[in-house]
Amino acid sequence: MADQEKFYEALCEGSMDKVKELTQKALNAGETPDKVLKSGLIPAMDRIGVRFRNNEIFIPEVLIAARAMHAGLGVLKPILAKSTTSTTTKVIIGTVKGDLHDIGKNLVGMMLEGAGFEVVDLGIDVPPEKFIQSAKENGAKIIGMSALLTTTMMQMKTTVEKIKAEGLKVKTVIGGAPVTAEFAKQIGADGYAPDAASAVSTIKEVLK
Ligand code: B1M
Repeated sequence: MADQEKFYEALCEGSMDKVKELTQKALNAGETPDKVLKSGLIPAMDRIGVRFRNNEIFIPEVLIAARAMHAGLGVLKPILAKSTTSTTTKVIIGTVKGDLHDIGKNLVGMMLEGAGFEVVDLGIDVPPEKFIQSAKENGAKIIGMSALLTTTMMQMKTTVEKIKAEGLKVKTVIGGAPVTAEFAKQIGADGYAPDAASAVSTIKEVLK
């Protein structure tokens, strides 16, 4: 089991080196990248979120924790990307307009790459038009959207509507902490995934 307490302490300190070291140590001890994420990095980041919500820490602390988490993800990325067979299916991903959260979206991207998809990551604060333009340019069959704010979730609806209005033959899969399967259904998205691992299976399912 990845040592969640140590990950938590390293995230609190914002120590990129310590997080990288802990991640590598867990891998060397035989943990899978998935296990390091699920029993180490993600629950540790969740605890940061709880302290943020309780006003015990503030945005600068969350930002340095997020930067340290990215350093850990950087260690996992090449290993995740190496696994499984390769496909040429392109997936466009991005965090919707007005939303700057990218940790979860980056995880989804890594898991998709690990599953052999070619990922075009549009980054954060992505307007509907940019998703559409990129899907056209890349001949992509699927767009994955992430939102972490209740206020930005509605951008998913706008994007789905604009895709349909254009008559674009592209499927949509959505996710992010405030998003639910019911919301996905309401806005006419083709799929919903609660976490990065299930984003891969949902996308495969939707593409069938
Ligand atoms: Co923000 N923030 N934040 N924040 N932040 C939350 C989301 C919040 C819940 C904190 C809280 O109050 N408890 C809250 C939202 C409340 C709400 O809307 N209901 C909040 C707020 C309010 C804000 C600001 C408005 C704060 C302010 O300025 N007053 C502001 C908004 C900025 C903006 O976006 N316009 C803000 C800013 C920030 C930081 C910049 C400081 C930083 C982001 C840094 C970064 O991403 N580079 C930040 C962070 C880090 C958080 C918390 C603490 C952690 C989010 C995170 O990365 N989690 C968060 C509290 C929390 O969630 N515990 C919070 C880890 C990540 C792995 O999980 O992203 O959920 P998550 O991804 C999961 C799944 O959701 C899923 O897979 C991932 C895991 O497997 N998933 C998908 C995600 N996308 C998917 C897409 C898919 C499928 C699955 O398909 C395509």
